Amino acid sequence: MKTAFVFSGILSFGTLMSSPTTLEINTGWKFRQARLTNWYDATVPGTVHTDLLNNGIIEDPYFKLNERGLQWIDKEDWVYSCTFDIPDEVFSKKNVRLNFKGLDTYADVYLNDTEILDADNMFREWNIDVKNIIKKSDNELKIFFHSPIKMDIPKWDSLPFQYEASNDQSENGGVFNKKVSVFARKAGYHYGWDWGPRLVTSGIWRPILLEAWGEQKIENIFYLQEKVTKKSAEVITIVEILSDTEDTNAIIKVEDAENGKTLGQTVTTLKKGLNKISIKFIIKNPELWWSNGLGNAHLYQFRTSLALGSSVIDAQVTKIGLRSLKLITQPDKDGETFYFELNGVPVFAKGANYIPNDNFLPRVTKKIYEKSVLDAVNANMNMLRVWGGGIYEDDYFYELCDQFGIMVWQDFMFACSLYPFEGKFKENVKQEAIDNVRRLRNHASIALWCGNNECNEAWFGWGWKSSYEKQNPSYSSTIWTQFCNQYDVVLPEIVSEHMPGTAYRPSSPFSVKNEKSNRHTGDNHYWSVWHAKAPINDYNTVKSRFFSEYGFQSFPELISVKQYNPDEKDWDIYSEVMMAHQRGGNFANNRIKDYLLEGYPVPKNFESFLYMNLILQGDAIKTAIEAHRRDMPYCMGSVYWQHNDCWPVASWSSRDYYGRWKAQHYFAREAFKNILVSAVELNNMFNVYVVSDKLNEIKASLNIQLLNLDGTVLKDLELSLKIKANSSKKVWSIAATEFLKNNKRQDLVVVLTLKTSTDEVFTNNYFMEQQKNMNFYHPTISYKIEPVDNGYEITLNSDKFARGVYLSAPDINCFFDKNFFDLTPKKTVTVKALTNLSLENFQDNLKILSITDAYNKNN
Ligand code: BMA
Repeated sequence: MKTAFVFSGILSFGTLMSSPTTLEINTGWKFRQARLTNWYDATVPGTVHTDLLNNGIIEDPYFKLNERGLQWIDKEDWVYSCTFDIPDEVFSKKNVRLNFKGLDTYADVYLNDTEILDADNMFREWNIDVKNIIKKSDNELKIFFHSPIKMDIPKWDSLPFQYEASNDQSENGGVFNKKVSVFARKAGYHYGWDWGPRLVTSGIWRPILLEAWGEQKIENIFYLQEKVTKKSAEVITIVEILSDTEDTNAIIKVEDAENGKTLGQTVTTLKKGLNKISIKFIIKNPELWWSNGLGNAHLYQFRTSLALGSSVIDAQVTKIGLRSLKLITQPDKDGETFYFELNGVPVFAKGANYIPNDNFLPRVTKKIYEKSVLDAVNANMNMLRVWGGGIYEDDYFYELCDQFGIMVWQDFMFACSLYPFEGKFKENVKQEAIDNVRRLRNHASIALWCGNNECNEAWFGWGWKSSYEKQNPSYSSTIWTQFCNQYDVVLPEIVSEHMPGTAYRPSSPFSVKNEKSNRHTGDNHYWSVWHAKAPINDYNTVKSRFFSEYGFQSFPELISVKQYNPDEKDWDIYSEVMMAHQRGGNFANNRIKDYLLEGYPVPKNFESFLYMNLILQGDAIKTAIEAHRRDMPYCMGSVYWQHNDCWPVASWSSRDYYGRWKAQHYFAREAFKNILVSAVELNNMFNVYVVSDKLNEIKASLNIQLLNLDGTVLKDLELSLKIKANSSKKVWSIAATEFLKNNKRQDLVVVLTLKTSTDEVFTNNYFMEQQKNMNFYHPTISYKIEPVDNGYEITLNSDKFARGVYLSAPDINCFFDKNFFDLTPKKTVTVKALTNLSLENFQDNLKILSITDAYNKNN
């Protein structure tokens, strides 16, 4: 099959004959198992697994137990091939090269039977000059993907010791204890994780571009923000230009693309080869880029062009957010501060850890990226941490973060493992780091580069150091030397060379060199609640300068479970299918069950268990977020584990694989609002705090109500407050006994309502007793449904206090803008449901439950 491909996009400016042209080679692809002869149609970009699925050769890897039967795929080699012609005007250009944006992973690439590339790193980009090999027609591009497992087993076999790789599920892959993931520069989670399947795929996962140009081309542009303040932004544009000739009259110009104003310009002589030219300019009173909640994430559009005399050869437009973004680590009386300072303002980081959205990455469409980032924005987050066991994300992800004011904590792709950082591997990693730092450095959103996830903690805190020392001190010294070289020398040098001024941390969590993390300095992963089974209440007292991880598991809700496990006979958290979609195993299931039985009523069936688990997870994370925010400025970050899932699974995520918000996501949205009113009972005192992330002082009135669950108001008091900018303050405190008087804790809820002088309203409910002991009445919830654009509006009322009101409809894409909320008698809540269901279907099938529907009263 042959395809003459069309112009699929012009990255660079202009249609002049001399202008660079870019074509994507994305049609007419076929693939086969290397040792067999049948060819099948392939999608590029794509993966072997999704191509097998699309051809009906395998079934959905995410359905039931299917993953198990697909472990043969990663032991095979695969060949991809396509034939293409190129248009005359492209062929005739002086320079033609192939740009491979991403090959996963061990790939030999042939063009017209000449080997042009031997790739070995999924995270790198490869540029190959093909001018002398390419033909006008009948070009054959062939890529041979070696099995990543077969490639790396000999490396594992040949070593006297093994590199730790705690999440590599080698047994599930049928290769016993051979944890080979550490040898491949390939996404760690492909080999399995404690929330992910083992599906070690291969393929052309990012586009292949054919680039052609005349004698000159802009190769790279970096807008280095030297100094940005309210008054002025000093920017150095560093332009890299490839030239085949010496040109005396090269004009390089930077303009504001929106108004055509020239910002800076230079006339220079180009030499043959790579030229690096700097143009400095200043923007007075710039419109700054702010994170979500603090202001507008303004983006300038800078256009940099290269002209020779009067003809423009190349030009590129880049969106740039002007800001000063620093990590402030200053010694203080407790240890060291740890906070991000944006445009001179200390910012409390509110966010989540981000993993890849799918095991099969090319399936992550723009729409999915938009939903992922907007779900963070709409939950009032200002930070996402791109975690080191996944990928350096797609450009589009960072563009969205730039656009919506999400700061990105960017890990290098190393997680929970040790790596053979020497020789060819080291050179490979260096290039990978350079490629990605250069690719991402113009994004306003990038706040920090971090060497790895938890590798330092594992060495000092999980016993890895002593275990190697016990085996043989020379092993530990070899590994530690490689480790220090990687995270203390090579990676920070690359950041400071290619993205100067950007913060770097060697690991997360990390406090000081040669130690595990502590609570006084640096960031912290707090897992005592969950992994060590500490009470959820401990979130209220534990301290850290910055929580970059903490989390609590739940299963998805029933409608999501049904997608991968539709048979009712398997609706038990210990069934084989549910266990296959619970990668924390019995340990994790028992954690959920134990925490649930400890604090919540016994759910009456599987569906109720899922519901109660969602409420439990939401309550836990709400408790943590509020505590972290109350503790500002000691603590300046609350970034929970985790924002998303890569397949349908029980996990710590707050949105499931289908993008459905768990209770946690709704609760986080409230707890992350710019103003938080939060109650906590500690040491027999009942306290109310107000936390503000606003940058101006505000006036507000705070209403504190002690409410009987039947709706009777027992206490009602009003405070008038002045809330300082960027602050946390205890605004009311009373001995719990005095607050309660003769009332019983299990009959009560504390309802907090804060109204600002500009009529913004913030509310919160607080229970002074465990949920399992609460005397909830069975409420009668009345509601009305009205059709509105894209769905329905449901107006709800309840006669008694209704905890965790849960709406569901039989449409996996139905989104309720409020869910799992409490309904207070006499207060109306209006929910918008976005769905394509007909009114009749929606009316007949809408389910509205609350906590008392999920257990038998006498339990
Ligand atoms: C964290 C992460 C992940 C892991 C999660 C849950 O520490 O860094 O490696 O999936 O915990 O155990």
